[in-house]
Amino acid sequence: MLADCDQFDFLESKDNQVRWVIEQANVLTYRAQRALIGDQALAHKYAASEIRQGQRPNRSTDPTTPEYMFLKGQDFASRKLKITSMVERPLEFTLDELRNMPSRSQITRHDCVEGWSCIAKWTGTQLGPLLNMARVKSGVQFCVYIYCFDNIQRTLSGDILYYESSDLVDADRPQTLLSYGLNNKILLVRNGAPVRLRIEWAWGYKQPKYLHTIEPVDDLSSFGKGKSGYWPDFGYD
Ligand SMILES: Nc1nc2c(c(=O)[nH]1)N[C@H]1C(S)=C(S)[C@@H](COP(=O)(O)O)O[C@H]1N2
Ligand SMILES: [Mo]
Repeated sequence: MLADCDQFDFLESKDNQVRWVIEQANVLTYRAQRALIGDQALAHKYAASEIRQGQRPNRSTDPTTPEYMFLKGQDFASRKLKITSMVERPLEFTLDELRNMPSRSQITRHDCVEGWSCIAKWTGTQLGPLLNMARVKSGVQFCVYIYCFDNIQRTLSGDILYYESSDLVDADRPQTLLSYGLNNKILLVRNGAPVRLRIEWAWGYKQPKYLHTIEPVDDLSSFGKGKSGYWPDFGYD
C-alpha cells in the first residue's frame, strides 16, 4: 500500500488517506500500551556508569525572548512557574520553593526522533503532587505545557513559542518531574533552565524546556494548531 502511494508524506499531506489509516492505528497502539502498562509503571532506569554524552543540547538552546533574557540576567530568582486554567487553586512557585520540595533523581534515556539518544540523571520534583495541590477540576484530560519561553520560530505575524502537552495519566506518573538538575549539576540554559519537564517514556520533543506555565485542560484544540504540541502541529505523533 505504501509503496504504491506517491504522495505519501507524513509531514505535508495531512488529508492523505494512508496517513489517516496510520493515525487510527496509532490511537489503537496508544490505548493498548495504556492498558498494558497501567498508570504507575516506570520507564527503564539506568546505572550511573551508563550516563553518556552529557545531554546533547538540541533545537532551542539559548532563548532570546525579552522575558527569558531578563529572568536569566537575575539567575531566575524572581521566576515563578504557574499552574492555572482548570484548577480550583491556581498556584505559583519560585525556583527556591521548587528546590525545597521533596526531590527525586532518575537516570533515564532520552530518545530524539532525529535518531540519537542520551542517558542522563535528572533531578527535580514530581508534577503529580503539585497538580493535586492545585486541585484539578473534573473533566480535565490533558496538561498543556504552554508556553515555553523560547521562540522556536519567527513569523511575519509574530514569534511562535514552543509548547507541548501530555494526558493527565502521564503528567501524574511518579517519574514525571519538574526538573532543575542534570547529572548532579544545576540545569543549564542549553538544556532548559531553570525548569524543564521530564515525561519518561515519551519522545525527546515531549520534554519541554524553559517551562513557563502548566494548564490542566479538557481539550487541546485551542492550543497552537490543535494537534497537542509544536512538533505534533507539524505532523509528529
Ligand atoms: N522549549 C523547548 N523544549 C524542547 C525543544 C525546544 O526546541 N524548545 N526541543 C525538544 C527536542 S526535539 C528534544 S530532542 C529535547 C532536547 O533536549 P536537550 O536540549 O536537553 O537535549 O528537547 C525538547 N524540548
Ligand atoms: Mo528531538
